[in-house]
Amino acid sequence: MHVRLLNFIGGQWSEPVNGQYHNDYNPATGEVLVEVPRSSREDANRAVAAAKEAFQSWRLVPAPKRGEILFRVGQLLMERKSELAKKMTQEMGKVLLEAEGDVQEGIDMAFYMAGEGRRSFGYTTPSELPNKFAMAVRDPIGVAAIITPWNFPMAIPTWKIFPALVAGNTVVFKPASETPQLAYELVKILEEAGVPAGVVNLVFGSGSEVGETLISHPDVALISFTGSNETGRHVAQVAGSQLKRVSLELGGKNAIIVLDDADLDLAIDGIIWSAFGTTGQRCTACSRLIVQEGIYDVLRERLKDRIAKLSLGSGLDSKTDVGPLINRQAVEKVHKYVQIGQDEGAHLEIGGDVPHDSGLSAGNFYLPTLFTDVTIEMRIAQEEIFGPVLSMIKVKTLEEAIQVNNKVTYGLSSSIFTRNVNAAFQAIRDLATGIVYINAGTIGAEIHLPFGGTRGTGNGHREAGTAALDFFSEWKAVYVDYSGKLQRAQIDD
Ligand code: UN1
Repeated sequence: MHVRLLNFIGGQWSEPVNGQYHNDYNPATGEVLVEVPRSSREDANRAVAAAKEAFQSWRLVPAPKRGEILFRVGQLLMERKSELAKKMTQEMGKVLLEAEGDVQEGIDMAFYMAGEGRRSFGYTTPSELPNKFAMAVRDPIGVAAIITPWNFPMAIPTWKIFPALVAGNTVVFKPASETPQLAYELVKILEEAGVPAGVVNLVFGSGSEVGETLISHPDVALISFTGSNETGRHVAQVAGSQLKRVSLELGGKNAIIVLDDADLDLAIDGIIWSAFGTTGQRCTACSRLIVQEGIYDVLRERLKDRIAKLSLGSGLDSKTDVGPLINRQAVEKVHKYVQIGQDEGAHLEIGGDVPHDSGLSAGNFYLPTLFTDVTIEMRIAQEEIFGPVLSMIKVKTLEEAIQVNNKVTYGLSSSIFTRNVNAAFQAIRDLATGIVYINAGTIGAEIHLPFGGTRGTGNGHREAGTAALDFFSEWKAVYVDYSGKLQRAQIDD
């Protein structure tokens, strides 16, 4: 029998009430790693009750003290960075260097939010009346449901849990079923760092059982969700009917624009990293390449050469550039899109299949793929594939490139390679995405800037930076009248 993970509810590591478990697999080899609780509504309800109770005292812990706990969390993450990264590669598949980056993102967030314990600035402003003081302070809200995906098993939970905690909320955390071990390790670290019982609760289980219970629970005040557009809409609908606060991050169809005057060596490095890093399984991954006609042919040929040299394999092997996809369904989904692309008339330049190397047959591998002759209305140019598939679109001008960039339902990240400062600033102004890069790929957001997107990518909230505190706290306006008499706003002088 494999090691069994446990839920963490009210400070106790506990079995799921129904006693059911499922397997967690290594996507590179197919081997079973651990068994994971397949929890039910009952576990989720117990976790919400524990978080609700703990909120009464946690909200009163001074924010700098809450921040100090997060500082210890950051230190523990640092100490365990390499062992956590290795576990992540085994469980999620991304190459070790990237897994280390994922843990580092969590470390950065821990130290940043630890500092917010001593900032969390509100503001004072003059009152319109004499002898009266006015200020706005941040208030904790209550129980936060944190529902996270498998592609950043450490970073994304920390983006949500750390600001939730420093702002004084308590948490019920439901991680993706594919990456339970990292969630488990993170919660163990939170416990070890001194987070009091009930303040963070961990419930493993499916979206339909645990997720559904959390989003519709009357005692859950906040929901932070990263995942598919379809599920995000459902979360918003259920939560909206109860007026819960919801932050959604729902993916992208991110583009890199390459103008004729670009530094091509740099652009190619940025494209390969953004399209095939994490095997294309980032919300910020580049899946569209919008190329000005003067360099289209040379860029296509050079990209094909580079793609042909990418080596697939286990992320633990230092020679590997591209690891496996998360599971079989992902391989099927990517392959389905490749067929759709061909049916739509796009030209398959390279890839487009599973590798035929017998050493890779047990894993969920897919060859890095490039399509050319792609037009904007094609499904491969519109829908999120979440795999190593890149589509090249030819344009004549910067204006056309920007139009193509903006003509998708998502709006997360975009990038432009150009040496022309005027073109760069025009792009900054006109690219309708939440993140814009100049002369860098579409991935690699830093934790102290707002993260999120426009249109179908979300619902207007931002994660990370101080923007995260705006989501996880409520503004309270406070008026202190020290005049000793009735002063009527808008009426008295
Ligand atoms: C995601 O894929 O949801 O900017 C997060 C990046 C990473 C985070 C991606 N720092 O690519």
